[in-house]
Parts: sequence; structure tokens; C-alpha cells
Amino acid sequence: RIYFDPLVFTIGAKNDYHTTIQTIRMIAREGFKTSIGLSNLSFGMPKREALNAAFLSLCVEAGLKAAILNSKEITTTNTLHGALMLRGEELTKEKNVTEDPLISAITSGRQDEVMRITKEYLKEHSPLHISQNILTKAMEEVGKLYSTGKIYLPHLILAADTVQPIFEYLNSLIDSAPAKLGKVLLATVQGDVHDIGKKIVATVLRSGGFEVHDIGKDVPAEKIFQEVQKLKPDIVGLSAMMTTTVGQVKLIADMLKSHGIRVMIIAGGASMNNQLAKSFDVHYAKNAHQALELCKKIMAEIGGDER
Ligand code: B12
Repeated sequence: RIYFDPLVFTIGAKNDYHTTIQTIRMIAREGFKTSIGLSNLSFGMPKREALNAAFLSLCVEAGLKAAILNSKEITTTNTLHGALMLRGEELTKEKNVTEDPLISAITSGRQDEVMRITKEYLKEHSPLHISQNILTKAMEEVGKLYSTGKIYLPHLILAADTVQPIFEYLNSLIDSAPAKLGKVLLATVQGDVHDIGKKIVATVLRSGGFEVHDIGKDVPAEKIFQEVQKLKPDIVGLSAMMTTTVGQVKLIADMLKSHGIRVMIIAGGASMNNQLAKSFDVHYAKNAHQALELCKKIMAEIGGDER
């Protein structure tokens, strides 16, 4: 709560502005916060706004945490935004992009709060319900905020980093059953690093009695092909979250078919849907719960119960 306030010298009186910047840097290095009265710098000078803005940017780079400044100076405020973005801290200036407390906690990186809300939900709902119906919905909203330009890529990354351990925590609460129903190979297709949802699918399939081999994200078709030959799964599950990567599902399906490998393929992810899956000649499941039901149905059809 304590801010140090290093004096800003007036450059018009031939003072060296470096002294203030060095002081800010030194205090920041010790782990303390600083604040300055900005306009003192340009007292008696022409182009005051330009000078204030340039100086503020240097101070931010040195670790300045707060400033008394004229927020009507457009150059100053724009420069401040740019300087904070360079420092990766624009996020702390949280804009009120949503009224929803969960989504707000996710997009602003307040993991403790997300965990607190999750634990509240756990009093009444199962981990899977929270994963699929509460957190996944929240992440869909985060995706919408991103695609409509209300939040930016750093927020998306922060949101993912914030929520991932919570999904993992919920996954850890879901018990595995003996793996006897069948073998599933899971992968997120090449070009796609989204894997939060696929990990949930893996957990839920394990809990339902499947042996699951998750071979990762951004996996090239050739690698999936090789792993299918090696592991001989009953079912291959492919996750594709983007319109640019969804075509990989067809590529893999065609590759397996053209080599005479008869394996059931299920696909899911934000850019997948029933119609698309049909056109790729694969099966579709909207979420982890449906994926488990689908896998059980497939095993019943191909005689997996007798394995
Ligand atoms: C978190 C997230 C990220 C994180 C991913 C972190 C991680 N380790 O996964 C980060 C920040 C890295 C990221 C990056 C990007 N992302 Co992103 N991301 C999201 C977001 C907000 C949430 C995804 C998520 O985790 N949801 C929660 C989980 C639980 O749900 P789920 O993934 O849908 O999974 C469920 C089902 O889909 C299904 N399922 C999933 N996989 C499988 C597999 C099988 C076999 C089955 C049966 C079912 C199934 O079951 C799961 C559990 O119920 C989505 C928005 C959205 N609508 O999904 C955008 C979204 C997918 N991302 C998007 C974009 C554009 C990007 C970037 C290109 C941004 C950029 N400019 O760099 C990059 C791409 C990076 C890359 N090459 O992959 C777009 C894609 C748009 C499109 N149509 O192509 C989306 C839709 C956001 C948007 N609305 O614009 N992203």
C-alpha cells in the first residue's frame, strides 16, 4: 500500500530527468511501488503534452506503478496504454467487459476467485457438471468476447492459464474405472494447441472404463497414423477447435481409410459439428459426456464388450 514518490525535476530549469528514472528503477528493483507527479517535468516548456508522454513511457519502462497526470491529455493516455501493453500489464487495467463474476475472474486472471466459485458449485454439482456446463460455457463466452474484440489475445491466454488448473482440479475429482471397455487414442490435430476440452474427454472416458492414450496437441496426421498402427485402438478421437484445423480430421480419416485401417473415428471441438462430421464420415460428440456415450455405443456395435 505504500508508494514512494520520487521528485520529478523540471527540465526547463536544466535538471536531468534521468535522475527520476534511475530512482524509480532502483526502488522497483527493491520490490517497492512508485508514483510521480508527471507535469512538473514540463513546467515552463513548449509541447508539454509530448514531453510528459515521452517521459511517462520511460518511467513505465523503469517500473513506475502510478502517476498523477492529466487524463484529458490524449497523447499521454495513449502513450501510457502503449507502455503498459509493452510491459504486459494492460490487463491489470481491467475493463468491465462482463457482469458475470465467473467470467470476469477468468479474464482478469483471478484464479483464487475462480477456485472459490468452483468450490461453491461443488457443494451442489458434480465435477463433470461444473466442467461441462459451467466452466465450458464461461470459456465459450470468453471466446465470444475475444472474437468480438472486447478482449484481446493476452486476455485469452490469461483466461486459459487461469482456468486450466481448475479444469485439472475437477478432472482429478473424477475417478477412473478399470479399463476394460476398449482402447481410445486421443489427439488434438495439427495446427491446433487447444487441449483443455480433450483432456476432459480423456478423463471422462477413463472414468467410464476406457483405456485412453492421449498423444497430445498439434499432432501431425502422419504421427496419428503411426500411433494408430502401433497402439491398435478401437476408437480414434480427434479434437479440432478451429475452422483452420478442422480439415485435418478429414485428412486423417482419409489417410486411415486409404491404408485399409478400419478404426472408428470420433471427433469434437468448437469447430466440429454433426453435419461436418457426417461429411467427413466420422462420428461426432458435442461434449465429454456424449463422447463417453458414443464410445460405449460404438463398442457395443463392434462387439467390444466381449474383448
Ligand atoms: C482457451 C482458448 C484458447 C487457449 C487454449 C489453451 C489450451 N491449452 O487449450 C489459447 C489462449 C492458447 C488459445 C489460442 C488460440 N485461439 Co483459442 N480459444 C480458447 C477458448 C476461449 C476456450 C476453449 C476451451 O478450452 N474451452 C473449454 C473446454 C472444456 O471446452 P471445449 O474445448 O469445447 O471441449 C469440449 C467439447 O468441444 C468436446 N471436445 C473437445 N475435444 C474433443 C475431442 C473429441 C474426440 C470429442 C468427442 C469431443 C471433444 O468435449 C469437451 C469437453 O466437454 C475458445 C472459445 C470456444 N468457444 O471454445 C477459443 C477459440 C477456440 N480460439 C480461437 C482462436 C482464433 C485462437 C487463436 C488463433 C488466437 C490467436 N489469434 O492466436 C489461437 C490459436 C492457437 C492454435 N494454433 O491453436 C477461436 C477459433 C475460431 C475459429 N472458428 O477458428 C475460438 C473459437 C475463440 C473465438 N470465438 O474466436 N485459445
